[in-house]
Amino acid sequence: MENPSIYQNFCRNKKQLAVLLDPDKSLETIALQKKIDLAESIGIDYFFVGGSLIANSLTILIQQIKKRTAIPVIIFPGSVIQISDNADGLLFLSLISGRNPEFLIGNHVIAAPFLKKSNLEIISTGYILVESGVQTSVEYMSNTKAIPHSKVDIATATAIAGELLGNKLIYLEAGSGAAKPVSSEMIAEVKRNISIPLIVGGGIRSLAQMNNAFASGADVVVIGTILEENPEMLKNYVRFGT
Ligand code: 1GP
Repeated sequence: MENPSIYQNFCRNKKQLAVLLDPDKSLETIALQKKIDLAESIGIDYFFVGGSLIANSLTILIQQIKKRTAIPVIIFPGSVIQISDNADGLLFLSLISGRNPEFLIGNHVIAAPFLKKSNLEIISTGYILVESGVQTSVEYMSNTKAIPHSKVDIATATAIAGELLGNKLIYLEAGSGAAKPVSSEMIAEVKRNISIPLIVGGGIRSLAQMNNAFASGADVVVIGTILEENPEMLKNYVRFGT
């Protein structure tokens, strides 16, 4: 039987964890090996790769991950330059919380011919940026405004619109290194109003915050900074609901 697609795995009724690796922080081989060993030992489900700047090659990072593990690698592109055929899939992000046409459709047009020819599994994703206490790189670089932290109704309406427009996933993002993660209330209300999988990331720095995001309705939680700052903490990760 064929392996389920990444998207089918997102749709499984199982809480999943993704680790974000930024090529600008993760190319050093020993450090990368350590992160992969840890990820394997706690049983993470996906590596997301991407970042806001491009000092190092995304393709090289993906090749290095692929040499070391069978965990699927999904591109989480910060820009059109962050595309590579070597990954398993790509989140085709439309920044629907913003009003910058380049991040809603412009970059997608530029990338489409390459993506069409590639073997990547392309997953249309409504990407919703939520204000988090500090101006994050994604907010600054995308030249968009994040939805205010307390505006649950606006985030929910945005997620509903994303689903109605045909997005296959909604990604609620506080931004890497956010001072506070997306609130439980916002996660729960968005989840209650959509029928597609919900990814939540940004500013999640403890197991309690991770479990809180899962309990509120996240299907996939994404962590990044914690792996740089406090990898030991992750050793106590147990899949939510088991
Ligand atoms: C994933 O960008 C985040 O959505 C990662 O955020 O680095 O704050 O964990 P952190």
